[in-house]
Amino acid sequence: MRPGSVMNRNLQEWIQEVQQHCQPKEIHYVEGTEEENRLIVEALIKQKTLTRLNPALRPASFLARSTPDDVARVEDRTFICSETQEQAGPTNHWRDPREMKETLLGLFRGCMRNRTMYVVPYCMGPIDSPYAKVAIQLTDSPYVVANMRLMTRMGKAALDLLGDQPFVKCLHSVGVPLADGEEDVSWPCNTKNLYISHFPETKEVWSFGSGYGGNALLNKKSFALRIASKMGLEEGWLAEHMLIVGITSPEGIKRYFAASFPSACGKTNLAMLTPTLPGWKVECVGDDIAWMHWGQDGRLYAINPEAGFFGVAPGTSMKTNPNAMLSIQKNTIFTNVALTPDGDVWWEGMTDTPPERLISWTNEEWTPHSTFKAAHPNARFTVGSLQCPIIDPDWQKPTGVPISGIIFGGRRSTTVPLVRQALSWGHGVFLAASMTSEMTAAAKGEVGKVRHDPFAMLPFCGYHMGDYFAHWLSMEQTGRKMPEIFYVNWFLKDEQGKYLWPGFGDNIRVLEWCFSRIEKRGDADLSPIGYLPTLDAINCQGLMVDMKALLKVDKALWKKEADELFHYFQTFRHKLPESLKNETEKLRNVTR
Ligand code: TSX
Ligand code: MN
Repeated sequence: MRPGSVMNRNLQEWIQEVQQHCQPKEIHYVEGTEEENRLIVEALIKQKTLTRLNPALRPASFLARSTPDDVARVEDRTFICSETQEQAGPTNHWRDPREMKETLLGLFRGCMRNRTMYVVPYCMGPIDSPYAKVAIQLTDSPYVVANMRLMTRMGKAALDLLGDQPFVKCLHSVGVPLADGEEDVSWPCNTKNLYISHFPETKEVWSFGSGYGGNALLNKKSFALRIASKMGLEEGWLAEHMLIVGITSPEGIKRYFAASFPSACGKTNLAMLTPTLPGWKVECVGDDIAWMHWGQDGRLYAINPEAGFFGVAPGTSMKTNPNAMLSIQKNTIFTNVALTPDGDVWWEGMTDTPPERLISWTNEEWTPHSTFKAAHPNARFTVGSLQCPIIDPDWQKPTGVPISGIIFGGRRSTTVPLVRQALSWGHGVFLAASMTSEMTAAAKGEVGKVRHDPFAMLPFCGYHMGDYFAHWLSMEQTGRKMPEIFYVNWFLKDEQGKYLWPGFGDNIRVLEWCFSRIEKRGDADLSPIGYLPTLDAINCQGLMVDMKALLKVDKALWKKEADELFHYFQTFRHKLPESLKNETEKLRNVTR
């Protein structure tokens, strides 16, 4: 594609503006061809950003190592720059959009000197979907381009689809201009001046200083969640932090579920589940984001806006997620994992016994005696969806897949039972708004501390969380077939600290109960916190589990829970919908 063939007038003007301001040495209009990717990857290898893995073991796959200060999303440098602070709400960092742009214009001035600026047109959602949306990312990071090729429909097809329509503008720079003749480093970044700024009114993202994942791949958390959630609010649909799976029963009945969990609950593992119950089949539509619209038939339909997986590597193994392991056998970019002597990858939890020798993600010699980790806990794999052996045949269906159930959950060692069903849509929204999870070692903060993460959207909602709750409540309308809502907890422990539920593939037993409830079969008892399975409703054949402990509702613990929730909800002040206040009061009363 030559510059002359860029048709969209706004795009042409914007590129020119950014070019004049950021002063890149050249502009590369990304087309998305194989040959183009080959050249970009070759340049990344020359720059030592990427290392080619052993083609006999990991064909067409690469390892990237970031600097130790650029390894994760940075929430306290993530801003929602709406007109008023009220619109961003109490859970987002807000900045005045004009002030933020002034600050950023200062940082972006000349920031691409002696670098190439890539123009990356990309489409979120299947190209032929009525719900697909096109964005353009301007970036000076070829690593970002190589990842976006796997995560989105990138290049000419997206630009053709765009035509003369308006688009989401994503501007990104690693923030390291080069002097004439200056040698570049393998991972340029400028983490002293980090900004991931969202302008929900004008549908823009300006990201400066980081080259890593959610900070730099603006397709994902920035556009598909923060900006799209605002679009959903305006247009009557939902942009959610949810996996999408198709589940087929032994009778051949197929139903789709969307599910939302805070980090470290194994979302990708659930999205690619290998069921232990005979005759059941799970197929994956997506592992992270769902865009959901109401169909003509009154049902809720979900598309996966992404085209790949950006998964956490540590903990992923043939035992925990064989389908993920099979997905990443080739054509994969690994970031911050360890390198084996024969040119393959390794991370903590991949095998029971670690290799004798490794090169750690920090490029140091590592042995099993080392006191530091071989892979960074937030190390990632990037791979296209098509490589997943259980990718759903309808994962690219333009109108999406019909959602029968929505599952929420969190990691709790006490109080929250294995599974329950909401009493109504409003009660389900209450359950989702009250989502909590215990922090694990992987996250920063106190280990074991319970944190609220409503809808797993706390870091990803582009507007006031109170308005978000109200938007969810407003989804219930006459003529609509509302999905059933469930809340699960795979992580209950006994007094000895042992997990009460085997989890992983055995979670199909819980999904089977959800499935049966949707069909108005499965047995349930009414409890103060929703419908609970009766003691024999969940198929536990071949398991030794304490179902009584897994389904216990301890009134004293729930009283504490309800009181704490009441205080948490006060964060949202007058924006907390009345019905959530009422549900909280009801819970406090029945557990008194
Ligand atoms: O992903 C997990 N899931 C969902 C799987 C579909 N994990 C890993 C969480 C970290 C990302 C789990 N960990 C799950 C789970 O259901 N359950 C547990 C807790 C657990 C850990 C180890 C065992 C059992 C439960 N091991 C044995 O019982 C041998
Ligand atoms: Mn996620």
